Amino acid sequence: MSDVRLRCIDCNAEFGHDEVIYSCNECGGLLEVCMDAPKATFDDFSKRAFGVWRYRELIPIEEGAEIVTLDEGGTPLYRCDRLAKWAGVRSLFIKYEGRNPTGSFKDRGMTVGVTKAKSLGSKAVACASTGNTSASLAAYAARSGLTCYVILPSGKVAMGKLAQALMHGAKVISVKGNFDQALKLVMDISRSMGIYLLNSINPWRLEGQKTLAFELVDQLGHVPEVVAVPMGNCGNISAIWKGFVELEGAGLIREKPRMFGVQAAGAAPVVEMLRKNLERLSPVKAPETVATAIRIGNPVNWPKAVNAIRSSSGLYDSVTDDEIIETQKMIACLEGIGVEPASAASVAGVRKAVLSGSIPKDSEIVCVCTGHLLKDPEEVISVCGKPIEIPPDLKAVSEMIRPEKAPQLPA
Ligand code: AN7
Repeated sequence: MSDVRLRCIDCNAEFGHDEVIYSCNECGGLLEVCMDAPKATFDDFSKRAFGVWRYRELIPIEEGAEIVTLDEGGTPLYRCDRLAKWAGVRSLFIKYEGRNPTGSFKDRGMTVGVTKAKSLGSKAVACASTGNTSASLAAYAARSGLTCYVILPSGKVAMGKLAQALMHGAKVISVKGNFDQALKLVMDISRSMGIYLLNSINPWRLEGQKTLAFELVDQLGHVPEVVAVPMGNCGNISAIWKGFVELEGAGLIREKPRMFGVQAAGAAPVVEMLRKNLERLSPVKAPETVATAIRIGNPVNWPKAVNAIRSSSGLYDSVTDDEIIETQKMIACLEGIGVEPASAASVAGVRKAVLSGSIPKDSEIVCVCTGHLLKDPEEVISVCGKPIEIPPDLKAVSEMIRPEKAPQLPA
C-alpha cells in the first residue's frame, strides 16, 4: 500500500504513513489517512468472516503487518419494530456496538490503532478517556504485549469501564479534572515521552471505526437514509462518514446517508455551533451529563464532525438527561437490547426529530448504539432503583407476584 499517506484536512499538506504525528506539522490541523480507491467488491468481502478485517483492502495497514485482533466488529443490526413505533418512524434499526469484545465501538479503532503502534515499533501506548477508550486500549495493549497508560477524569468513569482498564493491566491514572484536561495532559506526555497516543485525534483509529459504514451496507443491502450517532470527542461520526465517502469513491455505493449527530444537552458544543451557524467551536467549560461517555466540552474532532453533518445535509440535536434515561429504558424494555446512556442519545435524538418533523415519518433510520448496558451498572441502579427485599417465605413471595403487581410494559 505505497499510496497510503497522512493528509491535513485544512491545508492538504501530506506526510508519510510511518510518521508519528497527531496533527499537521505545517498548520496544526487534523490529519486523515488517505489512499487510492481500492479495487474490491462486496462479493470479494463476503468470502471472509464478518467483522473489521473483512474489508482488508479498505484498511490502509501495510501487507505483512502483524494484526492485533480480538475479533471486533461484525456486530448485529437489529430491526426494532416496537421501538420504531415508539419513536414514530416507519423503520428503525439499532447497530449494536455493545457486542464488540470490550463492549463498545472503540474496539474497531483499537484493532487498527494498536496494529499500527506495533508496526511503528512503539513499546507503550496511552490515552485519556471517559472510559470506553481506556477499556479497549487496555485490552488490545494486553493482547499485543504493550505497556498501557490511561488518564481518566476522577470519579466520572463508569464502574464497568474502570474495572476493564484495571484488570487488563493498564496503569490507571485518575486526574482531578475533566476529560478535556486529561486529553491535554496525555497529548503533552505522549509528545515529550515518546508514548504512542491512541485517542481519536490519531487518524489510524478512525480507519477501523469507518468499517461500521461498510457493515451497514453489507447487512442492509443498501444505504440507509439516516445514520444517527452519539457525539463526544466526535471521532466516530467522522469515521463512519469517511467510510461512506470511500465506498462511493470506490464505486460501491451511489448515494450516502444523512449523518445525524446527537450530543447530551450539558455537553453540546458542536450542536450549539451548528445551531448558530458559526465557523468555530466554543468549548463548554464544565460539561455535565448522566452519559459520562460523552461528557466532553472541547471535542478535538469537531471540524471532521461538522464536515460530516454539513456535507451530508445532515442533522444535529441535543437531548436532556431525562430523555436519555427514558430512551435507554425503552430500548431495553421494548427490544431487549441493553445499552449505556450515551448510546441511547442516538435513539432519543431520532425520536425528537421525528416528532418535530425534521425526519419524515416514512424514513429508514439506523441508530448506532455505541456501548453495552453493563458498562455503567451504577447508573442503572440509580434510575431503576434497587430490588425489593422480602423474607424467605411463600406468603411474602406470593404477595409480590400478584397480577396487579406485574411490571407494565409501555404500550
Ligand atoms: C459509549 O472513551 O471519548 O464522538 O474516552 O464511549 O467518537 O468520541 C468515549 C466516547 C459515544 C462518543 N458512545 O464517541 C472515551 C470516549 C460511547 C462512548 C461516544 C463514546 P466519539
